[in-house]
Amino acid sequence: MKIAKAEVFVHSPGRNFVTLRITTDDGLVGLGDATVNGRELAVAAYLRDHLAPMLIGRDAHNIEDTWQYFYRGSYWRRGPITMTAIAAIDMALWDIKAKAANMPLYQLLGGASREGCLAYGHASGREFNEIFDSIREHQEKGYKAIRVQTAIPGLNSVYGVAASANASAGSGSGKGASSERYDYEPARRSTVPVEEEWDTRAYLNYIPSVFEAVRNEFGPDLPLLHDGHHRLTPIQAARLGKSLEPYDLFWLEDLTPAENTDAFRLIRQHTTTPLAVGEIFNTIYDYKDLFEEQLIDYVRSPVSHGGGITPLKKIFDYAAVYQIKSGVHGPTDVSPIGHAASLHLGMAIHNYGISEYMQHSSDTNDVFQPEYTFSDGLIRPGTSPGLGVSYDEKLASQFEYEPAYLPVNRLKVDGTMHDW
Ligand code: KDG
Ligand code: MG
Repeated sequence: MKIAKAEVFVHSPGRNFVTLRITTDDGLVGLGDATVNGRELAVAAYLRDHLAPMLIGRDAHNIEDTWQYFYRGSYWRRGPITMTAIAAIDMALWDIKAKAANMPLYQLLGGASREGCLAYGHASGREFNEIFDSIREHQEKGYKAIRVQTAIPGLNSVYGVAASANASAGSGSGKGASSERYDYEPARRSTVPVEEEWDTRAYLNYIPSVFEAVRNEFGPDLPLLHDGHHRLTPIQAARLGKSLEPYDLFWLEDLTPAENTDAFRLIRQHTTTPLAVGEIFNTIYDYKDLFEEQLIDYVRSPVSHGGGITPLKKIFDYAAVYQIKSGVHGPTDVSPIGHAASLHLGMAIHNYGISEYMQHSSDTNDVFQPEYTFSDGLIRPGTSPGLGVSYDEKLASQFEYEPAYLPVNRLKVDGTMHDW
């Protein structure tokens, strides 16, 4: 079964996505998600100009060899652009192999280890009552675990909080709704990023009161998560973990800039709050020391940014040795193809933990027609062979790519650039 065609599409149904479609000489089609938020065109060019021509004529069945060919063969290893491009190829080839085997992909990866994959949603608000309402809305949609992000008194805009009270995640659809569409995303359609402001002291002083209020309102059982989005120093992160211990968080995510993994040694000495990291990691080498020293509890890499199903399965298996679980990144900038790939892998591995599941807009779903469903807190794959996602090229072409960027962050006190 030879690869006959490899096409790359960049369109914006609800938001920008990069999609790889591989077709074999016997007519099987595989899809891969190659989206890197705000750098979409770089991955598209990498795939189109460099990797796609090398794919033609290769045996579509040889997934491990193809992965090694592109990882070892480029000389320039790792990095989000390279690894996302390789991930898209890997996903598409697994999709093809599962279609050739006439099975949903998780069957090829070892079969189902569970009924469905536990997911968490995003609640947020500007004050306590708004946060409570948002949590209730998510519970009504079926979520059994909830991430809580909050506005900080004195700061105009903060990561993870909707710009308007009426905005809801993934609610946007159709042209002309762009500002609403991006309220939670949080990339905005513009050629220049929006600037936000930050004050760590205000954040650290305020956040425990939010979790105290949420626990008082919802009781001890609801799993609660929080994303620090890389803004703290190691000692500040240690303080946050310790101050939130009474509220029994499911995890604290990305407290410090992720590239300094040594920070986890210090954080871990001070707190028993579980820690999650990895949404900007892309190889097993980013995780190796964290696993071996048992410094984290959850692995955040999604299939699309973790190099594909092939290497991520190895990362999860390595994590399992240390009782570390998966906790995959699932924002809307991972396309339904990427969500489906992470879901099939999550169904099969033993050390599944939880997945983020930010629901896509109706425009996105119309283009990709994902088969997975969400109810009772679990995402479940469908029964079709492969990933269970398709790509309506004609419909997608009605939504042209528009530049959109994540915000940048400056310290409120003096305008110094800070981590966003
Ligand atoms: O593209 C970056 C976003 O997906 C990221 O900022 C969202 O941190 C994020 C999360 O946990 O969903
Ligand atoms: Mg995050």
